[in-house]
Amino acid sequence: MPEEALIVVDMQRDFMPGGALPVPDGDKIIPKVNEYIRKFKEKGALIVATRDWHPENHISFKEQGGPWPKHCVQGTEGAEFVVELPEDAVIISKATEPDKEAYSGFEGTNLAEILREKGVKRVYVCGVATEYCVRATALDAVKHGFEVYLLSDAVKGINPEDEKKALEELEKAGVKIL
Ligand code: VGL
Ligand code: ZN
Repeated sequence: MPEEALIVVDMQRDFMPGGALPVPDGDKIIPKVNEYIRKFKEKGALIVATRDWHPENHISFKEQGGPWPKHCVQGTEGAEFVVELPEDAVIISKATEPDKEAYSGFEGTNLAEILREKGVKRVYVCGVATEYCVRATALDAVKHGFEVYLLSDAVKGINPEDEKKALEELEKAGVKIL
């Protein structure tokens, strides 16, 4: 049973430069994230990849009165992963219903059950965006009782100030920043 899981958050085309909702320099962490995926896989950790997986008419889109441009629509190129995942990676799709937003990979998914079932105790989080989906996923992981580590050289935020605040908040919540 793997005691550890790597959670790769939303490393999808639309969050990269040139995408619909780009995280500045989001592509710069791709090699690092790929390296972590390889290393964690090698030591027998469970690899989890969350993805934003919105319906065409999602509540978070500007057209529906939400804050974001249309992004990561189910089945589109923009929703594709930009990192190399092993075949047995656990894919967690979130915010899949029109009227529900979910920044956290635990929200409205069975991620907590899967981790518990597999015997995971410690989770390592990386990906984008630091102050949105990475933050929410790490905070929820703490709430679910996991030991949580943030791989700070493999995350990227949208806004540097908000990213800094998020890291401070995570540290206060008990997340260990590596
Ligand atoms: C995200 C904004 C909207 C994220 C997802 O992955 O951080 N941000 N949807
Ligand atoms: Zn989204």
